[in-house]
Order: sequence, then structure tokens, then C-alpha cells
Amino acid sequence: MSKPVFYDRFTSNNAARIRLWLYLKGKEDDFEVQLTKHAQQLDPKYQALNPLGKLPLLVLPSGQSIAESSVILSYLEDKYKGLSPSLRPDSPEDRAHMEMVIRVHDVYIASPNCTQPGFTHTQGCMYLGPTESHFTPKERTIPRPARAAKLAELWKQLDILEGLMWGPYFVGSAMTLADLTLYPTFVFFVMMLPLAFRWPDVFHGRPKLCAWMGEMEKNAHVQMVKRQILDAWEPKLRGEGDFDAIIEETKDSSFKWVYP
Ligand SMILES: N[C@@H](CCC(=O)N[C@@H](CS)C(=O)NCC(=O)O)C(=O)O
Repeated sequence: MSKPVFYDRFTSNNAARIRLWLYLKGKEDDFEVQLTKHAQQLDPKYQALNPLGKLPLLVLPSGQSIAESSVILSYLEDKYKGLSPSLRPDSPEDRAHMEMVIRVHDVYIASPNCTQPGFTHTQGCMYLGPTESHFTPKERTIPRPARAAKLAELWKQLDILEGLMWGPYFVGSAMTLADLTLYPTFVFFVMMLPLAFRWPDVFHGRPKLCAWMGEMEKNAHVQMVKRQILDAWEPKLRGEGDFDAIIEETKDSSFKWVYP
């Protein structure tokens, strides 16, 4: 029987949370992985599978497409119900908290929530360039005032997340889909905010998030996903990406770049 196809990319934090689920559950061999470049997402064949054009994507053997990473994770938890570790808490209150954390991530940090040119997610301020380049297509460039506003939003959302952290994981004593969702994005924060904007400490005034990151990284599957993300971004940090152009933007002192 054919396997579900998982459209994945190692530079994508939204895809990384699906990979982490597969590793934690020991299910990676049950899925066919299609590594997909951003340019391939614009291909009519991909757009036919996911008219939203976003990655990750899961296509079932029946032909049904499941898009949006939180929808994919919910589907996987439902489909493999009973397979440990359970990543969804039992009580309605704990579940509501988990969904809230995921919603904050998806709506305020990691999704453009729009398919039109010129709209990018908040997190894009860390790595999408100010002008068209081989890394940043024209429709994803970020003008300086928008970059500064997105950066202020990231700073604010870090405080919101600190407030939502129950500890040691987002929803208390056990890892849930909320932790899988946030962890890869925090790998981005720790890698990019000090590099592009000279932030001295992403966890400044956020001891709960700092302790959570350490707790997560005790897990070997989490370590593997971290390594994959860092390796995939390494050439971009060394000049293939747009970090030099972003650092150049921060010479404009009429905007705030360094936090706190
Ligand atoms: N809400 C979507 C967001 C997905 C998303 O923005 N994916 C990025 C890769 S991490 C992407 O496809 N970017 C390309 C684009 O927006 O054109 C999800 O959670 O899956």
C-alpha cells in the first residue's frame, strides 16, 4: 500500500514540528518524504495539491490533502490515537491551553495568513531581505518600517509566551503539540536574533522559556531536529542568505532593532 506523502523542508520551522512528531512516535518510515524547495511551492502541480501554496503538506493515499501544520498534527494524533507518547492532554482546560499556545504561534508569529504578494509572517523579519535577491523573491521582501514593527511584535510575543508557559513544558508536566510547535521556532530565534539584530539574550527576563528550552533539548529527537535546522541554515548564515542586507538595515538608528 502506498504511504502518505509528507512535503517537508529542513529550513522550515513549520515542517520541523511534523518531523519531530514522526521521530517521537517512531513513525518516520510510514511516510514518504518529498523535500520541497520554496520555488517548487509555486509550481502548478504543488498548487493543485495545496491551493494555499504553503508548506508543510500531507497527501494521503486516497488523494486527500491535509495542509496547515497544526491541522496535520491534530490529524496525526487522531489517526494514531493510543500511540505513545500522547501529545494531547486529557482535560478540556489543558487542551484549551495547548490550543492557545499553538494559536499564538500560528497567528502572531509563524504564518503570513495571506497568500498575496507583499505579505509575510512576523518571523520573516529575521531572514527575508529588504530587496530582491536569489534568497528573497520580490514578493517576500520586507520594507524597513515593517521589519522594525515585526521585530517589536516578536519581542512582545516572547513575553506573551513566557506568560503562557506553565513549566516545565507549555502545558505542565508532559510534552504536548504546543512544545513541538514552538521548539523549532525558538531554534530560529536563538540562531537569528543575535546575528541579525545583536540581541544579547533572547531569554532576557524570560526564565521559564529558558528553562523549557533546556528541558526540550534533553530529548534525543529534539536534538536531531535542532541539528537538521542548524545544518540547513548554516550556508545561509555564511552568506547565501540575506543576513548581511538585514544587518545593513539596522544601521538606521531611527528604528529600534536591539531589544531589550
Ligand atoms: N499556517 C501555515 C504556515 C506555513 C508557512 O508559512 N510555511 C512557510 C514555510 S515555513 C511557507 O510555505 N512559506 C512560503 C510562502 O509563504 O510563500 C502552517 O502552519 O502550515
